Amino acid sequence: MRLLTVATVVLLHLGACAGEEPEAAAVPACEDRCGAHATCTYAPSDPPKFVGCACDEGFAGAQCERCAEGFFGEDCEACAPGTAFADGTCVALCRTGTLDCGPHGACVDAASGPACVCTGGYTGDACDTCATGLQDNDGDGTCRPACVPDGCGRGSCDDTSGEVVCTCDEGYAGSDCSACAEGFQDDDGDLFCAPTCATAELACVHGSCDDASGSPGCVCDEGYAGDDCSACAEGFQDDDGDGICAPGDEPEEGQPDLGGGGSSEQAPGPVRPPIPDETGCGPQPNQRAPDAGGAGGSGPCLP
Ligand SMILES: [Ca+2]
Ligand SMILES: [Ca+2]
Repeated sequence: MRLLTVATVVLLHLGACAGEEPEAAAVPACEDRCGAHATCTYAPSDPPKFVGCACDEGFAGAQCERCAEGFFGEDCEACAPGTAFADGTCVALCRTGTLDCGPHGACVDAASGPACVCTGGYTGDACDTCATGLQDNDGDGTCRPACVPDGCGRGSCDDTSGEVVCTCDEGYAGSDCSACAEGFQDDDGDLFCAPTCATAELACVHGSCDDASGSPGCVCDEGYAGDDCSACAEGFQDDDGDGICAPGDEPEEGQPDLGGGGSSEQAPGPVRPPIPDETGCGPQPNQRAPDAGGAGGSGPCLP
């Protein structure tokens, strides 16, 4: 079409030159009418009558002053398949595969061209970097949680293996060291684990271990005191040094002699103090002969 138009113009000009009058010189230049990206069209009359502008490919408008649809840039060029015009140039689209977003991202055609949109936990232009709080210390391409302050509770954290590993302090257990290890307890619920009685192995000489308070300790039998219940409680004494505390006026001060070095005639067990002479028979109990009614009755006093 354009070639035909050009040919027509040339023929018309040739025809004008062949005439006797130089009237063709009055015809305005095509570029003045249609700009630099068009060809003028003329009706086949004499003189040729201007009809309009035939725009070059990619140009549009009455004077071909703008790009036609699908053409871009100063020269109104078409972008190649798989590309789109952006920021003054033709850029590749995601479907061309020129952008590799890896296994943790997806290509999205943005206004400025294709871009990677990363899945959670990943960042970077190619989604190959761990987001904040994550690490890939083992380099397997998978980001996992990193150690955080106090993340291991009562323990220490190590993520150099690519996984968070808590090494718990003694007495603590669990993936975050928040539980008590076997042999430890938190009976008082203060989040501190203390040994159980079985672990503490306290030597409670005259008592038994109890950890209900949160800490294992000796609960002494009546008459005994001290951390290991080896001393006499107030109001009890071990004047004979056999390690047995009996009620008395003076509390035992010294270490009890549990080695059996002292008098061994007395049977083990608490010693009863002399009963006040209710029977009227003397300082020792049961010195009155039992009567028919039973022991400790009202019989005569024995020698
Ligand atoms: Ca990893
Ligand atoms: Ca506790």
